[in-house]
Amino acid sequence: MPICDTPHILLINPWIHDFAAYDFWAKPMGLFTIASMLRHHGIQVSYIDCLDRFHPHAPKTDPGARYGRGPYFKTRIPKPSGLYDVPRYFSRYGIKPQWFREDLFKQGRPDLVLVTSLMTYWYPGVQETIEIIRSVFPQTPVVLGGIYARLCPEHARNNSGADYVADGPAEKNLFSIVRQFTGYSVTPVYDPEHPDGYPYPALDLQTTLNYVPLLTSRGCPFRCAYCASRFLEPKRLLRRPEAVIDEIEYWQKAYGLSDFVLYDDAFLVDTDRHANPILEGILRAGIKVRFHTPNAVHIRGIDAQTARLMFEAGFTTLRLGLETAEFDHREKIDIKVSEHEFKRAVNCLRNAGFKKTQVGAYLLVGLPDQKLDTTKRSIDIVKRIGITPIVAYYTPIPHTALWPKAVAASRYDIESDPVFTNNAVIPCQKQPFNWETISELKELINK
Ligand code: B12
Repeated sequence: MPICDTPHILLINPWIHDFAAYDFWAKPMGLFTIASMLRHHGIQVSYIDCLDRFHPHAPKTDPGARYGRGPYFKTRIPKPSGLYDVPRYFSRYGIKPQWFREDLFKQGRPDLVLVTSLMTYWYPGVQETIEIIRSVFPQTPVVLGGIYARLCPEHARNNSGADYVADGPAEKNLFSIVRQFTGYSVTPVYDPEHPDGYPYPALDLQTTLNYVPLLTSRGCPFRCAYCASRFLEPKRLLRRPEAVIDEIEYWQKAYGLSDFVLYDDAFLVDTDRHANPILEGILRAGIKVRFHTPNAVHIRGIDAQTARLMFEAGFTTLRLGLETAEFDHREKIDIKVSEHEFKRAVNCLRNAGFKKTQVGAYLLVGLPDQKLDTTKRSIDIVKRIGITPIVAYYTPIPHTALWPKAVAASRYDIESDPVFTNNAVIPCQKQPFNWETISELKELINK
């Protein structure tokens, strides 16, 4: 292996292959974190985003529309084998392959390529991405990391086409990977246990910067049966409120950005120590921005004070992790909220000034053995209490407590191929996918 003086590392956000995908404020936060860690150690980085909605060849769209959300460019492709019977189109979401090739050629040959991954069932998009990288740079090693690589490392080793699959967080092993594949050696200056010591994610690598994904904490103290947060982030780490406020001011002042999207697993856990001081600091500093929480916040954390602080600090799109309104039967999936706490939270939010359209409650649909009637009842309860129900189709995830039940309930062999865990096919429902179920729920929500 040649030893590089200062290596050039190319980072890549791969395509999504799916029945449906939409940019609901989705940014590869892990890759931007890695990019900035590398840069701060003198390593030259470049970046290609296969999902870039603002690629120079893509049809023009307004980056500020819908506070930064929007549709991906897409190309129809054949369905994966085993899913032919699903009556939906299947697409590659993101830029065209020839644009990707052109962008790769423009980079010049890198010393190492780092590819991230997100949803486990999106791995066919990762495979195609790596195939093209290999065809353009056959000599360059390719390392895969991210959520799919961590949740399904064996599958990724056997199927992704990468030379190496990193199944842990980059904070711990990034520089040993760089050394292994480029010979370039540095002593990391960061302590993985202290996230305030990291440089800000390298969001500036994007062609268009339209909102800021923000992490104020890592991990979650709950162990909900459907969620892999505990596996991915076993330790809860909180950033200092002042450090979070500084970061918000930095992006606002340096890039004029006003939409901030919280990626925390549990922003509203331990509010006295974490969220409240952050929100108070934002108000004290007179920062005027908007916050969005597509990943859902913890309902128990919302009392009159926190609701008021969130409203005054500019929370604009608020999603609550309700999952079910069948409070008497929820202990099988989680213990995070009671009926009383839910009602109290909604009252506090309305008293603080939030409108019905701003506050959505996620409801899980398609859990193993879940009857459609229970979802309908939950939708009804959420509507009657005066906020918006939002259906979230259940994704079975390895390393979660519900996984064995999901394997038993699914009509697919989800253990052998993650493509079958796609929530768009409602994989743990016994009967085959049909549009009637989806339309019935949509109608009920809109009625
Ligand atoms: C923020 C978030 C979102 C955001 C956007 C995320 C995005 N980037 O697109 C939003 C709210 C849009 C979202 C949506 C969904 N999400 Co989500 N999300 C998360 C969350 C909470 C954090 C992800 C994150 O950014 N972490 C912080 C960054 C820094 O970590 P990271 O990217 O993983 O990178 C680290 C490592 O993986 C590694 N790494 C990453 N890349 C690379 C590359 C290399 C080479 C190396 C060496 C290392 C490396 O190093 C990084 C630093 O440690 C995770 C849970 C979690 N704690 O991970 C769930 C999670 C990823 N989501 C999940 C799910 C199910 C969903 C939804 C399907 C929910 C639903 N039912 O609607 C949707 C679908 C998304 C879609 N269709 O677009 C599941 C994944 C399930 C799966 N099968 O893969 C998770 C794990 C939560 C869970 N339920 O357990 N999500």
